[in-house]
Amino acid sequence: MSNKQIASSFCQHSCRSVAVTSFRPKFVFGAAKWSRVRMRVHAVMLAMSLLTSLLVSLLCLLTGFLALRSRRSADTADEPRGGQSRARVDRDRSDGGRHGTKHDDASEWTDVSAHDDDVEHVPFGLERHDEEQMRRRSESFYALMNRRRSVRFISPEPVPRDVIENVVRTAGTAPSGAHTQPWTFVAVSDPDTKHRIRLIVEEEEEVNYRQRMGDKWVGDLAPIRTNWIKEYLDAAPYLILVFKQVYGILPGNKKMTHYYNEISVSIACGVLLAALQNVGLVTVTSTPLNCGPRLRQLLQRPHNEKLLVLLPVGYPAKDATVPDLKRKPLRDILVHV
Ligand code: IYR
Repeated sequence: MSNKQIASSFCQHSCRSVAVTSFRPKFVFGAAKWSRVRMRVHAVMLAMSLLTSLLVSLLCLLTGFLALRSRRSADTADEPRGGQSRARVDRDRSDGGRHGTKHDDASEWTDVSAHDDDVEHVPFGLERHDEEQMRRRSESFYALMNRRRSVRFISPEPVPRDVIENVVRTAGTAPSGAHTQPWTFVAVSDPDTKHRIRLIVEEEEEVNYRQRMGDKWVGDLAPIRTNWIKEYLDAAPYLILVFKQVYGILPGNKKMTHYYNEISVSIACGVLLAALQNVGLVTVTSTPLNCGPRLRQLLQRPHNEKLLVLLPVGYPAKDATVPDLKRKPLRDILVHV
């Protein structure tokens, strides 16, 4: 019922009441008093009808606001806050996982678990260090990792293939949702394929920088001096493209849920960065927006795989420079409770 209808129904109601009151025998009240009573009744009726309209309008506004808010939070549950978020500019963002699609055909999915129910549990042992050793090891690992920098000037010198294989093996030790290991690492060393990747990335990145990212984002990157020209995509001896498998594909083409696939693959990428640092190789964690589908096609990866990051890998170029950025001190990143 619209506000107008409600107001008019109240008017009808109050008019009827007034009509009834006008037939009251005037001898009960004097004429003047009777007209004061009528005026008061009018005023009360009017106030009630106004209040009700106001209440209904407020309820409508509140319902609309709540509906809008719940839609927005569903849309942005996974995106960063503030500024131009990745979600708003990246057309390749939807993860197509089981819970990400509206028109989900249940028959395409398997209910079978990734593992046997009766997977054996075995004793766990890890070398124990005394506290002094722990201290030294934690300091030296920190010192190593603290020298890690995102490097955009990479030497074309070849790196051993088995070292690349070992760092990827190491990345594959990361934890994952229900141990689904939802990652694919594509290591590209073929110069022609690297160049095709560069062409795709530079074409999309130019649009990203000029249009999609917006002035604020581009301005925030100014100190890092990045742009859409990516020489490292030709120069680096290896490009490692990390894909998240948004669902698994079992024999018979049934889909299997890959829980927390993006978090799992992101953790694996962190392990990969540490493993590269450990062998003296560098990379830059590049996240080329909107390149996913074209790169996936170029590399002939299946539909369930979405590009997460692209890591050019190699030795740092002799004349490599990095911005002199500072890390936050411990007191700003650690809270003891
Ligand atoms: N993906 C672009 C833009 C870029 C975005 C962020 I956030 C950076 O920290 C650096 C670059 C690029 O690789 O140039």
